[in-house]
Amino acid sequence: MCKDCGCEANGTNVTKVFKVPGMMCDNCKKTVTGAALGMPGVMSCDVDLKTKDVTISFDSAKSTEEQISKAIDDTGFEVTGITDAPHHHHHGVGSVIKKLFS
Ligand SMILES: [Cu+2]
Repeated sequence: MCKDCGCEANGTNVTKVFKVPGMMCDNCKKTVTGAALGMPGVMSCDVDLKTKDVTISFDSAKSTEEQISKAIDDTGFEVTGITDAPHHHHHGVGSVIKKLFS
């Protein structure tokens, strides 16, 4: 949710980072991505194999983070934590600098 610019203040779209330490290779990545994208309301799923972070954007009115977490768990990969995604919008350099020093 965007607190800084309010761009999603009226929506139910959220981006969360799901920690899935069990992912080792592209096949794991595909399995987890497939499970996430199979959930209603999930718009994007981005896996970082290095950090084991799965960044998922979804409509919280259609699927909850618990439901998505369960879907990933069901593939055999354990979700060990869910955190808010770091906020990045492309509002230009100004907002980036503001963030760095705030
Ligand atoms: Cu694998």
